[in-house]
Amino acid sequence: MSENQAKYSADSIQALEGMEHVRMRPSMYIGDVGSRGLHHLVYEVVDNSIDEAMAGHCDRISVTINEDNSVTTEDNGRGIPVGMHKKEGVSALEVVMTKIGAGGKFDKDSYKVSGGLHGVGVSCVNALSEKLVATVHRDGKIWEQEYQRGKSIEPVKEVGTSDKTGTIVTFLPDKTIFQDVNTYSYDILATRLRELSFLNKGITITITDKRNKDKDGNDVHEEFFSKDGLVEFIKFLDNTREPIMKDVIAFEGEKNGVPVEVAMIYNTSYSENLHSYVNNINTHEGGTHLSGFRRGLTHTLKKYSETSGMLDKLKFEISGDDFREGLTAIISVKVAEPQFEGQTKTKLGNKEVSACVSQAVSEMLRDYLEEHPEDAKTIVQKVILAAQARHAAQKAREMVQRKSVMSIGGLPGKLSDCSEQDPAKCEVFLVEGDSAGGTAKQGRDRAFQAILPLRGKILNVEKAMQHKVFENEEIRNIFTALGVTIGTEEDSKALNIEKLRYHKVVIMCDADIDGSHISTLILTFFFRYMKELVENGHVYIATPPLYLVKKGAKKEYAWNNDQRDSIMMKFGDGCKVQRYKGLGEMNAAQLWETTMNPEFRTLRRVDIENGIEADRIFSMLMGDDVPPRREFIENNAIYANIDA
Ligand code: 0RA
Repeated sequence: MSENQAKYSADSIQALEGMEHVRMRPSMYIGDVGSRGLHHLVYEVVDNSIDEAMAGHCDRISVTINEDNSVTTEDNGRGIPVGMHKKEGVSALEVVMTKIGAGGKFDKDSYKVSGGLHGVGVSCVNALSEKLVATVHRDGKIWEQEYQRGKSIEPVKEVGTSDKTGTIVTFLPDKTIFQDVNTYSYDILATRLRELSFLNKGITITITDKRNKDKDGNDVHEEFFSKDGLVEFIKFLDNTREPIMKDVIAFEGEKNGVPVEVAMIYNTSYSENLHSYVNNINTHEGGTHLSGFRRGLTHTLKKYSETSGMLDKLKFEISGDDFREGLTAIISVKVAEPQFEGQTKTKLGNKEVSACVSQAVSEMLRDYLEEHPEDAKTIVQKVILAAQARHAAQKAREMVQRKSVMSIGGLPGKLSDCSEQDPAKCEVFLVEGDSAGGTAKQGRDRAFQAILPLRGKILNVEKAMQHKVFENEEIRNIFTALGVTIGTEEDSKALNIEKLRYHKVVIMCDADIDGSHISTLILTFFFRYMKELVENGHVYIATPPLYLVKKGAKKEYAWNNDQRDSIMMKFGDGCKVQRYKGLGEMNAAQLWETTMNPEFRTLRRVDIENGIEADRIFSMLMGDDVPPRREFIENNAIYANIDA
């Protein structure tokens, strides 16, 4: 064996090991092997196309979910190079597809900042696919190579001629790796592609689902194209809210070499909706770019309102929070070497970015306020109102925190606590109504299960000012029962989640429309006031059965009509079917064995798959604007019936 050959085989063994490692420890590369990881495969390939677009070589990307659940992505970029790769001795295409971390590394000049949450490259997708076919249109020809579980099964071959350029990748996720979820969700992919089109204006991104037809018999299909980027994104996010100003305030430019884009608007709501991105990745945990935004906003608005004299009669200080009530904003930065921190690695750590964003915001806001004095006045008035409300809320919040007369040992009187002290082992059920609460109290395992009955419909926090929320008795009971307090000097929504007394907080409502409305109200409260609880996976929804099917001594529960029918078939003639209209119709033993006993129950964990979509849905379902709510309910009526 020549020296060169020896070196080549050594390198390829290393490459192989890299790919094997991806298959051995997929979660290290794509986060998990559930739904999230499965969808991540698509994002990873699309990110490469977005990179091509950002480098100015591509303006069309299409994603197709095929009938067999494989996915095809296609772009009109330059096409992955197919020439011989000097070091590896095979086609560059093969290197990109089969070597971990190869990506666009040999293309140092291109401006490359995108590239996936984990930035692992297409080779990762290849390693985790039963089969992948890469087709490249380049230099007047079409090239193709096929792989199985990350290994090429033939050299790159020429398969035709072409007058265009671009890359087409079709992959079938490996079912031995994605064991639980191996079908793609159109909605999840469409939501992300829409988001990408807002974040990268000027690119046409399409999605086609060959598995489903629309009412005309065509494949389900959507096309996303954003001319105005974040400005349109803001309008999309706030389409169910009422703006208090004419235009979206926007900034786009570069600050100290960092591309910064910001867009914001004030609306009549009381919630703050800040969304931040780094290299197209949603930074859920915020970071330096977000704190830069806050600082720039506070600084500029404070200065403006002070010089305008509008604050002269105000008796107390305005806080940072007050400037953000009813604010919807998106901050998007591109950072060459992002440092991601935090629990989910979605918090930007790069210190230098803070000043960039802060400067950008100060500039754009100063200009806007000068050019729109009417809007400026409206904003300052809103800030003053927010400050006054916060003042009132402060008092109410102190009542939440104080161990007051309403409680014994600091806990609400209505709470039936458990005896276990270790929060990790404890559960609390938030139960609709006193009567179901009573049944739950009898049915539970008091060692580790606590019950907090809630009276009727809890307050719709989407429509209420903060102080009303903190004054509400049911909500105060939730805070005290959970042991969590809210609000610090600088952040009125900061939670001390370390004090959480139960690691499972279970919402238990009737399995009907009213029950799901109450669940939604409680979830809205958690989403707006205890988001970390949801993000950290502490919030669950109980799923009580809909039917009890009995014949003689035999009985079985059913959670839907199909189950009911198959039990009836199994039992044969003479079945008695009881339809549970609510939790109240079950006795304690039944509630325990179907809904509360960890051995048999199904708890659905609530997660914020997509904060943007969650925000839109809550503001739509719970806000003031009726038409979109009606539309949503009509569109989702089929699902609603299943629940009913
Ligand atoms: C490496 C180098 C170049 C482009 C690409 C990769 C590339 C990768 C993907 C993945 C999906 N679509 C893609 N498009 C391009 C630079 C090519 C050149 O210099 O001509």
